[in-house]
Amino acid sequence: MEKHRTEFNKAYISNFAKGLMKKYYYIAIVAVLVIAIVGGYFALYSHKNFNAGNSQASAAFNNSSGPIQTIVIQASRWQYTPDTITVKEGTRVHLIINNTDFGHGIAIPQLGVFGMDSADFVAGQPGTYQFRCPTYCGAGHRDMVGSLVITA
Ligand SMILES: [Cu+2]
Repeated sequence: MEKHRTEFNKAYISNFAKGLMKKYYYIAIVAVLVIAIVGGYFALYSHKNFNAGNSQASAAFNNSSGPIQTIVIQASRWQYTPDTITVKEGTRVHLIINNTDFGHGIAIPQLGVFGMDSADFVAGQPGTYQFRCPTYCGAGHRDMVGSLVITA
């Protein structure tokens, strides 16, 4: 009788554990899906925002009559070369982004500038602006930063 009960308990516990594992399995799948959907949404949303700001920046470029300066930046995992660019206030900046190993691109959020292969804008208020990689490109993505210096 005692033995029966033990066997029963064992079977009960093992079934319970299996049930629990199944439950966690589903929770894990749901969690992964939620993360993928939310992540995807934010990635698309931020690009959309960037594009909206960027059309203003390039319109300003097209409507301005300042001198045009073309600057080529090399973007690779995980750095920009050069990582500091200096332009004079009022210059029309035509940035060419040379993506050597991945579609990194460039984003200067404070100036509403965003581009994958190129970006046009007018250098406004003098100061130092940080630019970063707008596309997740792996472990060092967050280290892909540089500075745009606008001089008076
Ligand atoms: Cu990146």
